[in-house]
Amino acid sequence: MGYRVAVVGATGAVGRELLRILAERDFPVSEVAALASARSVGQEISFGDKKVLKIQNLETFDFKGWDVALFSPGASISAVHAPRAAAAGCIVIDNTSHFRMEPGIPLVVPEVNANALKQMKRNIVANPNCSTAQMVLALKPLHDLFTIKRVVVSTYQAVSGAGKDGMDELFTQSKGSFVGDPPTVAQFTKQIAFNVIPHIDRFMDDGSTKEEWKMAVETRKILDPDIKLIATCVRVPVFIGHSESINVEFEEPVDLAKARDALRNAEGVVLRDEREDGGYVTPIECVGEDATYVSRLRIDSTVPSGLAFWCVSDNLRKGAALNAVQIAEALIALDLIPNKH
Ligand code: 11C
Repeated sequence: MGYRVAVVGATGAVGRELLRILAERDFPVSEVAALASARSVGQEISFGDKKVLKIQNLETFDFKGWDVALFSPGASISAVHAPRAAAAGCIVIDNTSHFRMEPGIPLVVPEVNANALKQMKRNIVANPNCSTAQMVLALKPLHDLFTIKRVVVSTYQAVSGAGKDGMDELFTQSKGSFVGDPPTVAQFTKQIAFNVIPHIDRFMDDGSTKEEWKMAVETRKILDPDIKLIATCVRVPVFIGHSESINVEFEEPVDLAKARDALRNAEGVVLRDEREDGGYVTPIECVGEDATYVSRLRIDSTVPSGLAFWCVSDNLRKGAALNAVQIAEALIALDLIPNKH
């Protein structure tokens, strides 16, 4: 007994992580299909320790009779194939930005707003942007305590956010610098090795980038429409693990001890804040981990009621694949995935 699960974009960095996490968490599958574009058809990909799946063609795949599809193929491909899967009765959990802000499509981080799944109207649920997912996990317990008014966040985002090609570019440029090869710039707008780039996704009319816009609008949809948020999103030469420096201003007086307790008890969050050398978490330490880590928690005395902290998470896991699988688990718990084979 189990669910028939399709993984769309199975050869990408998030697709591979989706397969790994389904196996790791022993997700109740009766059958798994790995789908990608025609050029990958026939390639083999592992699922757990024992199974090898052959990549099938997304273009021609019939979703009828499949229960859940975890999509991570790129926004323009999801735009075409997610509605096709949904119309065939398959519940789509989409990792791309395409459907996130559409009404009737819940945008969910299960520890924060699992109940929004009950509002699903079109068989599609959206997974938030990685930089939003980890941040709202840390913000939620603080919002419950003191009511957030305004957030100022600066991100330090790993190259895996740009997929496998982004990781390859950091590797090639870094290696090349030791042997005197000139850097080839293709995935990012400037050299990423030994550099940082304050630009992720395209520019908007107001001078912000779409990545920064996503952090604001997604936080409002998931947590509270009244929260004001400004982000500066920066790409850094780290392979996996997004970091964020977050300043929060609250409506009510803040109490540091209560904030600490709330973060310590929050599902999905680990507080590691020792105020000594090394007593904080860096991205390299969160690779392969499920938790979102909070460190450097302190009062921000530049506003009447404020906190500042550091937040780190594996962007391929909580930022993408893990959150998607957790959404599927929450749908099962809420009895919202009908077919069981
Ligand atoms: C990055 N956050 O690090 C992006 C990747 O809207 O799903 C995910 C983009 C998205 O480049």
